[in-house]
Amino acid sequence: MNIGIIGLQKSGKTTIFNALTGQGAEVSEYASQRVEPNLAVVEVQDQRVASLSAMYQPRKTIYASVEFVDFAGLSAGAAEHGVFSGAAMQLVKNADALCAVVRNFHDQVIDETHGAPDPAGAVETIAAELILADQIIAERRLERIAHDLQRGKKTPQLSAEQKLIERLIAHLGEEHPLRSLELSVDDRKTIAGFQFLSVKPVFVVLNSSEDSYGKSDAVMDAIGQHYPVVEFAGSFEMELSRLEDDGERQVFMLDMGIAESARTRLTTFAYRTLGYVSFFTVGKDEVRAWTIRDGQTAVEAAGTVHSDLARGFIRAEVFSYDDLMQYGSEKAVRDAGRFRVEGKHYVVADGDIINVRFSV
Ligand SMILES: Nc1nc2c(ncn2[C@@H]2O[C@H](COP(=O)(O)OP(=O)(O)O)[C@@H](O)[C@H]2O)c(=O)[nH]1
Ligand SMILES: [Mg+2]
Repeated sequence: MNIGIIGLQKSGKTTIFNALTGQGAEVSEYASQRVEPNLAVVEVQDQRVASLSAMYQPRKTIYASVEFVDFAGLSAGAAEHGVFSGAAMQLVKNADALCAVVRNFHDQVIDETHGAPDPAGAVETIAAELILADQIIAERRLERIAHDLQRGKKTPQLSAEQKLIERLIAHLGEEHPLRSLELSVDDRKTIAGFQFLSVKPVFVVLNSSEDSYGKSDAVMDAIGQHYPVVEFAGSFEMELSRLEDDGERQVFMLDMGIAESARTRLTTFAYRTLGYVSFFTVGKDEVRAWTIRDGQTAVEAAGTVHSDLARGFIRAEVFSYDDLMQYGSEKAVRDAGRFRVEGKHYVVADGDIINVRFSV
C-alpha cells in the first residue's frame, strides 16, 4: 500500500511523516524551497505475524509494508499553478490513497503567513484543488480528442472516450470528486492512464497541538461527516517516535492518552477505512503477511504472491489465524475439521492462512 501525504503548506505533513516513519526529515515554519519528496517504507506492526513467526520459526519473517510519500504543500490555486504536474506529483498519482493533513495548532509565524488554523476549511480547499487538477487533465484530453476527430481519426473508441470524458467534466464541474461517479469496469480502464487524483480514497489526519489533542470533537465531527478522520498530536508524536527508551515512551503516551504509536494507529485506520485485509503464508522458509483489498478472491490473492500462482491456480488450502491460535497447531486445526479447500472464487477473509496449489 502506498499513501501520499498531502495538505496545505505548514499543516505539519513532514512532522506527521516523521512521526510515522521515525525519520528526521526537516520541518520548518518558514517557506522552504525544497521540492523533492520524502519517502519511507514502514512495516505494518501486526502481532499476528509475530505469533506465526514464533510458531513456525521460519528463516525469514516478512511484515506487510506501507510506503509513505511526503510532498511540498499545496495552497489554494495550486492546481492552476501546475503543482500537480512534475516529477514529485507523479508519485502522488501512483498512491493508493491520499492522507490529507490539516492544521489544528497555532504557531505565531504560521498564523501570520497562512492565517489561523481552519481544519474543516483546509479539507475543503484540498478537495477543491484535487477536483480542479482533474478538470485540467480532463479538459486537455477532451481538446486532444476533438483535435483527433477533426483530423478524421474518428473511431468508435474515440467517440466513446469523448462521451466518457464529457461525463467526467460535468461531474467535476459540479464540484464532485471522481470517486463518487459510477464508472463501469471499461470506463475505469479507459481513464486509468490519466492518473486522476479525485478518484483516490482520501482520509484526513487532524494535526493537533499538545493542548488541543483529544478535545476536538466538534472539528472531528464536522470533517467526519465527509471523510474518515483520525487525530494526531503531530509534533509530540514525532518526538515520541525518536525516543529510544520504550518505557519512557509509554509514560509519555499514557500521559497524553495515546494508546498506540502513530504508525500503528494510522496503518490500522488506513486498512480499515480503505478496505484492506491481510492474509498470511507460512512455512519453515518464510512467514509473511500480504495485503489485498477486502472482497478479493483466492486467485487474486495468489496473484499478489506470484503471477504463476494465479496462472496455474488449482486450489487454495485455507485455515484461519484465529483457529490456529485456538487449536495450537496445523494438525489440531485439521483434526477439528477447520481446514478448508477453496476454489478460485473464494473471497479471502482477514487473517486467512493460505497455501496455493498450482501447476504451470
Ligand atoms: N505546535 C505544533 N506545531 C507543529 C505541529 N506539527 C507541525 N508543527 C510545526 O509546524 C511547522 C511546519 O511543520 P512541517 O511538518 O514542516 O509542515 P509541512 O509544510 O506541512 O511539511 C514546523 O515548525 C513544525 O514544528 C503540531 O502538531 N503542533
Ligand atoms: Mg514538508
